[in-house]
Amino acid sequence: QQANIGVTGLAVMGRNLARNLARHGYTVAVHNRTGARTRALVEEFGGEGAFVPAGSAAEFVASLERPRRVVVMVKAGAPTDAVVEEFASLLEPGDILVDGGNAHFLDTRRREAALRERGLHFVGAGISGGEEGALHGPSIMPGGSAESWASLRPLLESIAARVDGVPCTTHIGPDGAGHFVKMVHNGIEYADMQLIAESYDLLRNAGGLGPAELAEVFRTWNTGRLDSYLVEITADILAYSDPGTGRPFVDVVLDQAEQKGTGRWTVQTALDLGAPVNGIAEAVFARSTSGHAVLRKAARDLPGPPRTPVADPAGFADKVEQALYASKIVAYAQGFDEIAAGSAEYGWDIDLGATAAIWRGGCIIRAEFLDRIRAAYASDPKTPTLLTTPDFAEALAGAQEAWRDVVATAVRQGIPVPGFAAALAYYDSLRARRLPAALVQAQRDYFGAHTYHRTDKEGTFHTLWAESPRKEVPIGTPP
Ligand code: NBP
Repeated sequence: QQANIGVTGLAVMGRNLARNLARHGYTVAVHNRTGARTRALVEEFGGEGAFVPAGSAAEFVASLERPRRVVVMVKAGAPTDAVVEEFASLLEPGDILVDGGNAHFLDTRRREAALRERGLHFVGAGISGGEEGALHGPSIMPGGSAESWASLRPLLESIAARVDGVPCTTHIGPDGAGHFVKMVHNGIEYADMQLIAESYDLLRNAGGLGPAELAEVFRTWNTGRLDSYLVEITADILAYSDPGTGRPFVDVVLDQAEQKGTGRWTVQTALDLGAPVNGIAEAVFARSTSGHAVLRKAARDLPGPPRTPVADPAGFADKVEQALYASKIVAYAQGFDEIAAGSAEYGWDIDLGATAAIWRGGCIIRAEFLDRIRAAYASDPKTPTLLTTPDFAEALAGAQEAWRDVVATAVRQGIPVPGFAAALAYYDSLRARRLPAALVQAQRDYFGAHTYHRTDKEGTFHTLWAESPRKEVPIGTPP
């Protein structure tokens, strides 16, 4: 029997994706460098659907119907290059090779261009939702040619998560667009997690609430506008006690957060694109700070203010909810701004509303909130920022007083809130009628003759700072 699709790389992600496809009635060829994984998959889960195990890459390719569809789920980087090259040499023009790993979008662009020259379709597909998502329905962000999307669409739509009957997958755009969007998704995820963690820290250390009470707070928040997978698991974690010691689980975990790199890529890329994602950047730096044992050890005895618990913990919790919601709006607005910038830079024409829609289910940041973003772009697809769309503008207006109060409390009590503070600074920067950038530009002209523009007339100018009296000269005025 010819297989409809093949999956190579059968660690947790590949195995679950193959099972998901088989459970949806597709015949799935399965292959892994180490044959034991292929055999284990068929032995353990063969009853779930039709699998065609292959011992070699050639056998695997020969078992596929044409045009062939091959999904690669191996470690990103060099292993992906090796596997892509191995299969590209076995495939024929018109065949489709999908990289479902967490590749850097520039690698995907490079691979797509190389395979296009050989007549092959290369699809960089971001897949979010971890191993559970891969099995039960992930959010899938494929980039690549329109032809490859037409071929993959029915399969991807059947295995993706669904919200209101709509599958959480769409054609993101050409070449690296899918992996770019997956990267920013992860950057937003870093920011969302950091903001939730800051809320916890504030409520515990300024609000005086214990983990069990905090679990209740997050559980309540999860019934309102903050309803999301991340808030839900936070409540669950805070309610959990370590079985060995009986202590709150959150207290026995070392306070050093690790990272695999997609958050860092999001910020590096944003710097290259000139997209100001300071909230996401602070989330990435917060993880680096937490993990920097040497700095933390050296600085641990620096003085701070005395901590006095707030007088009204319930009222404070309400304010933190508002600060969290406002900061979350900023983090997502920044992520979507970066996607818009990437789309413009690479000519991808990414539909921002459709991107928000496929994050409503399956992925780690899934939440009702994404539907509000989808709706905002539906009513104003060209909005320069989500902050000014009516629903979010109103929410920010309603929250800003509490948001400022919370940041001020944190500063006074010496509780670090880089996420909240960065989001608020971004909000105030965008609102400002005048920014001190005017002074920065004057400094640049002073020491480096970098020139400046004036508020009152057209043209580029430089002041001869060293002369007396100083004189302004127009620079390169068009004839
Ligand atoms: P891993 O990232 O742990 O990769 C293990 C797989 O890569 C195994 O099948 C292994 O084969 C294969 N492999 C390696 Br390593 N080097 C190879 C080579 N040179 N040639 C052929 N195969 C090679 O697996 P994973 O955690 O399932 O993730 C797969 C992809 O999905 C990664 O890119 C990951 O970033 C991405 N992703 C993971 C998650 C998650 O929650 N884990 C979520 C979203 C995306 P072997 O069995 O022979 O060693």
